[in-house]
Amino acid sequence: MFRIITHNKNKYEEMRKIIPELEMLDMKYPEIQADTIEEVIDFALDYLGDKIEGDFIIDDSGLFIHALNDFPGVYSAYVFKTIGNEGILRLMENEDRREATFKTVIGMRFAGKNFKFVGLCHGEIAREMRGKNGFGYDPIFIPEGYERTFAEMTTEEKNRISHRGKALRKVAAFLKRFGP
Ligand code: ITT
Repeated sequence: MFRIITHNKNKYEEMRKIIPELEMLDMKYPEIQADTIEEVIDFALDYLGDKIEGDFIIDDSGLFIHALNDFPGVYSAYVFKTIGNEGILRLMENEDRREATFKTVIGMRFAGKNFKFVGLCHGEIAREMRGKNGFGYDPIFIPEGYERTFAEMTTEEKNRISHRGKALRKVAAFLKRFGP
């Protein structure tokens, strides 16, 4: 058993397909305003490490759109809540440079120490929203080498190539080597 602390059930469902023994602990924690996801994770790991006994992981992810100077990036959660996918598509309306990168950093508290595991997925921003699966920005993100958005893929397909899938397989390898 290993705990993932998140407020986002969709994330948990994706992660459980890769590490079935994960258990979700639904808890909010402060996400500081910082320039990088890594800094957000470092702060959160120390904050939660003081409050919670034992080992756990957290996941902080963001969508970095190259033509928008990496916006929404570390502000992805706030931007999704405010302008959403419609707002992003509007910002990209007259833009032909559509490349974007999804990034996940998984922070792990293990035996009182902090570790980070990173996963990236390159792709592009679609011209319109497509698909019903997944969550967040999935309907507007087409991973490199595909025609479909993440929201048009099954969870298994998304996991195979996604930012979160890549980071989490590193976690699984770590646990296999050092875990209980
Ligand atoms: P936590 O409780 O785990 O922090 P959250 O939903 O706040 O959950 P993040 O801060 O990591 O998660 O996510 C930032 C935003 O990016 C948020 O709006 C998510 O919906 C979106 N997002 C994260 N991972 C995504 C993915 O794999 N596909 C599409 N959108 C994603």
